[in-house]
Amino acid sequence: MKLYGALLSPFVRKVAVVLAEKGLDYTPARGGPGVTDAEFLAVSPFAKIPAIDDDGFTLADSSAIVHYLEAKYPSPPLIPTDPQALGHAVWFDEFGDTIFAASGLKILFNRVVGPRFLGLPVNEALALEGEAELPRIFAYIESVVPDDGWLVGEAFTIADITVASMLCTLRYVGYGSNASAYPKTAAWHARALARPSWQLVQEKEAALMQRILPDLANA
Ligand SMILES: N[C@@H](CCC(=O)N[C@@H](CS)C(=O)NCC(=O)O)C(=O)O
Repeated sequence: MKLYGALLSPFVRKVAVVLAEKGLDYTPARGGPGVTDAEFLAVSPFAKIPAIDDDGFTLADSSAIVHYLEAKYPSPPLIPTDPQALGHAVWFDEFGDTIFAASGLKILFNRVVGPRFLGLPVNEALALEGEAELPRIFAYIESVVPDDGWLVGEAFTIADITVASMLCTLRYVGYGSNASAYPKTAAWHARALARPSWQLVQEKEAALMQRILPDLANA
């Protein structure tokens, strides 16, 4: 399977962790903001990452891909089937991909991705707007993470993966885990990152970051 996009993206990392949880490997493929390769545009019609090519079956959007992978490779389950747990898991996935990412990516895009990769000027006003939105989001996460275990039910699910992945991306712009302000979030995030799946992805991500953004790699 080809996975288009870089692990700096919370959405790409989310799919990479899901693949690793399910014991599946992938070949990284070129895609992302500014990439206009015909191959990439064929799999991702709006040029967004991630996208996959699984033996000729192509799909874009991290949540669409995760649902596809869950149906094709159901073990271990990462999307609950109990109605309330399913509702909560979809909520956290949606919250991570929209509310949290909308604020966090204002910072990443306007201070890092735009200026470093797309020749755009730093847009400090938008980055500051994102920063101003984060405390409410961090307070919400701190209020819902459990003292032990995972966001929804007993098992590690897509809810944990999506929200934790956004936090991983934010550490490159100075907003990683903050144990003194958000101790429950920091402990839950550390639990997620300690999983063998996440460690595997983390190794690939560290190598990539050394190559593309060495000054941020050890953030
Ligand atoms: N809802 C989509 C969001 C994908 C997305 O916006 N990815 C960003 C990178 S983090 C992107 O490709 N941006 C390029 C663009 O919007 O042109 C998903 O979950 O995959």
